[in-house]
Amino acid sequence: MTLTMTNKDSGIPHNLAIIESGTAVFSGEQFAGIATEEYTIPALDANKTYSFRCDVHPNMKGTIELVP
Ligand SMILES: [Cu+2]
Repeated sequence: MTLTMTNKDSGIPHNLAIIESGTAVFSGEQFAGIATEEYTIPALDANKTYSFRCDVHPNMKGTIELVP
């Protein structure tokens, strides 16, 4: 599964980590903007809710709902 992430913050590193029950199931490489990277992420279970965050800025977070 591929996830395309665009970092629009010039010179600021960000990444994307996917969390399940407090444990990271994926942690993407940090990269500075302005840039776009393709992450290869593991298959995630449908009908499950994951959370995501930026490891550099943990206040940047949200929820992923997988709907089949
Ligand atoms: Cu960040």
